[in-house]
Amino acid sequence: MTQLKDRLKEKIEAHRPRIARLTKEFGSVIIDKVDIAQCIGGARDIRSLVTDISYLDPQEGIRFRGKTIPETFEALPKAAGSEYPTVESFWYFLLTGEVPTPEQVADVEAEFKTRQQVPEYVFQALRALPLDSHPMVMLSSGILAMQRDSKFAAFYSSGKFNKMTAWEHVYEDASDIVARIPVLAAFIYNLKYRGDKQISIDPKLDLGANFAQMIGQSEQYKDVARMYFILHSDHESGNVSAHATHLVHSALSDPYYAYAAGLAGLAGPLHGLANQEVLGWILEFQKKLNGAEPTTENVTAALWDTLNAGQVVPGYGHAVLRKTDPRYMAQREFCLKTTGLKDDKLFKLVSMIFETAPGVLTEHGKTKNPWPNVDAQSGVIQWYYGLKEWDFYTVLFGVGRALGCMANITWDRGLGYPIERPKSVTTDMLETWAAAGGRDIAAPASPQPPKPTA
Ligand code: HAX
Repeated sequence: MTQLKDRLKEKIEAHRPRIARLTKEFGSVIIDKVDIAQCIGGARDIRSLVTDISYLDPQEGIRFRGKTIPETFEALPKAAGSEYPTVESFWYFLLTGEVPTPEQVADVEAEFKTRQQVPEYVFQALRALPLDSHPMVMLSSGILAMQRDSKFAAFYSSGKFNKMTAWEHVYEDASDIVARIPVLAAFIYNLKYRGDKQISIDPKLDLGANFAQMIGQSEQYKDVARMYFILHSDHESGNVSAHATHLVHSALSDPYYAYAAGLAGLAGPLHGLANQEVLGWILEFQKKLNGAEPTTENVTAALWDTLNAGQVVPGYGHAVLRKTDPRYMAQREFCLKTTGLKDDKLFKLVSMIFETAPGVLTEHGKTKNPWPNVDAQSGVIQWYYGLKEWDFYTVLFGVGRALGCMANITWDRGLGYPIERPKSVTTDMLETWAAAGGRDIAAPASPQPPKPTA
């Protein structure tokens, strides 16, 4: 076992009695109520998932293992010559909740090197897809194609399946996916946009730096990759990609199936695709300006045009957050301290939208949160560094999101969480309970059997 896996074993075994006690002794303690609006409205705010990997406070934003973004960046060991931590140190931290020593980080780096080769048949499968397939289709397909390597699936079908040790096999798959996904993403980038001119893995580099060199990027982009993957890693468990991964894995589908599903969810425009949509919106706006300078007035008019056309302003709003996303701020700060980027025209325009959109959205009066989310800022940085293929931006998100999703399902298995299966009701039932002023929760059965529909 590696140092990380050893430590994780101790942590999981120490945690199990807490879950067992909560279920056995306090299982009937009520923590939430559910109303009809939540039932119809996407289960918003219903507390029905457990994770210790991260927590999202509506006002404060995300904490990874109890630490805010600045605290996380501050605490973790840095990449050589950089002020940003390596993804490897963050992976150790997400899994264990402990800040690793440089020696523990080196151990994870060495472990990833042994795992990062993507099988050649995966590349061949992706080459067989039409080149104009969306890169998220390629990423999700690539992950799914690797399923034949699943150690968890092999363990399950070996006939020796054991609930107590199942997590160890999830850990193996999760680590393989985290180590391989940047290599897969770089392959997709080179396949789609660089005429299949592939660049080999550099075994001397950490995960973020290696991704940068594999897509032919500059030295400075190595920090962009590290920062970007860490910032996009996790946002507690209820978001579509994390939830889809958790849900699918709860059926004991292995991590490859689970994350392919998570990526399919991330590809939605209300979720991870929003970073691509933001760039699309900005470029469209610039085209309409026809060379004129952006002003508060024409930005305001463009925002209203979008809203009046019944569309959402991409990069703004959030299902949980009620303030500016700290992931947006972390990227904004990166721009402000980076010579060249802080004076970049596109960055200035994004800043102008930041000053304008919350007021417009508030006046529009629909969204509960008029502030920017992570996606409002991320494309600008990529664009600045020459990564102008904006349909690729969600793939970058997907590389980062693998960290959180894989850490979560490793713990899901460690703690033996069951198959997820919420209960549905019919519209007739809701109408009956609405008329009665609520459901009689003491009554065991449904108020009436569902009526057959015509
Ligand atoms: N522009 C216009 N209208 C918006 C809006 C926006 N940015 N955000 C929310 N609204 C509207 C909703 O469409 C909804 O309208 P209807 O009542 O007509 O259906 C109303 O405001 C209430 O929505 P809400 O409760 O504030 O927001 P939800 O929890 O339903 O949805 C979303 C949260 C993030 C999906 C939403 O804010 C949105 O569509 N934003 C734009 C797309 C985006 O940036 N997505 C990325 C979010 C972050 C993320 O997951 N990244 O991966």
